[in-house]
Amino acid sequence: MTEIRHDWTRAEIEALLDLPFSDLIFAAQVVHREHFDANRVQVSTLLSIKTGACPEDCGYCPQSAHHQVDLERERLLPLEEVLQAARDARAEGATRFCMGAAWRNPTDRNLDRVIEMVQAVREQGLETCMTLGMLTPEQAQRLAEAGLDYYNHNLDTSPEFYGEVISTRTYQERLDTLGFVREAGMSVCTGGILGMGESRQDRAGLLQQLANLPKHPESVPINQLVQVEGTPLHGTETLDPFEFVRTVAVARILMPQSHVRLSAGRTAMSDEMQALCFLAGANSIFYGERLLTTPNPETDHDRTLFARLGIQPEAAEESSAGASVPAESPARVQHG
Ligand code: SAM
Ligand code: DTB
Ligand code: SF4
Repeated sequence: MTEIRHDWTRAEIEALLDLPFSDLIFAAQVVHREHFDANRVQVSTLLSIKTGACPEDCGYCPQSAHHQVDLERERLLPLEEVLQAARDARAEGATRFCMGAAWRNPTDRNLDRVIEMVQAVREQGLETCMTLGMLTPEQAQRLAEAGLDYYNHNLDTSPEFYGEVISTRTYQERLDTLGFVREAGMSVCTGGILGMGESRQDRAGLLQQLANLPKHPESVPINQLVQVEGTPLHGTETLDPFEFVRTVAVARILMPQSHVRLSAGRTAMSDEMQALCFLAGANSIFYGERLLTTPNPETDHDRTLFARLGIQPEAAEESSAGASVPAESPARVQHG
């Protein structure tokens, strides 16, 4: 079994990113297959429960009030609407329902409302995830007590590049929120965005931060920047797809037991690139035709892609158990 480490140096991570592509993918596959069934992928569905008019200035984000984006803002959705979306997601085969709000942080009153949502969605037999911005330790505790399974809060990029993208919230504040989520006993979902004009060293820096957290995040979303007109990062040179795949592979090697999620940006990826990401150790996706405010691939397309690759969606119990020793899995070959 590969050792679980929390002391990765930047040089070690850069050396992995520099490997010949085939050697890197092989190394990632070895680690992946030690810890997971390589033909199973976890599926989560996203819903924006409060859209736009966010006070933060994240340069990638269409929901920031600092940018001129053609986006209809919405107040916090009524419980019944959230519940219906959760039922639909479950009917489509998702096992986790992730609710996102365009807040810097929730108020305590906001929290009362979202706690009702957590409880109602859980009753549908779905795992729950929320991303609401920064939390206080008390708020994290309340969410944990309400039964929230995962909290998503991304580090986004390296500490060095961070200031190029966001000025209204510090890197340390993000790390603090992750600490409160961990202390409250929830599973941690944290990752970043590639293709924002960062360097390979910055990608190494992000991975180092994630892998050297006191406990590895259970879920690591690797987003490719979705370029939205009106945001400062619109027009950024697109990232070489192989560089994206390399970063996924190194995330897999550094965090062997974590689910690595191929997250935003899949509509801009070919099926072949997505297959390379699965080969590199990605084993979770967002499923459903919308991310928060931007499109995601059609569910039919994803179903066909899974069938073409012989991938089975993971059952809820498998993902909530964290990394499990893979069951004997006969090769599933599907034709046509
Ligand atoms: N407002 C909360 C926060 O930022 O903490 C939660 C919602 S926010 C939209 C969740 C995450 O979505 C961000 O941290 C960022 O990583 C990701 N994101 C936002 N816009 C994106 C884009 N255009 N492309 C890729 N990822 C994006
Ligand atoms: C994450 O890492 N990616 C998701 C989720 N966490 C909340 C968000 C992607 C948002 C993409 C842009 C949008 O649709 O607004
Ligand atoms: Fe607001 Fe979150 Fe978008 Fe940043 S990423 S502007 S905090 S919604």
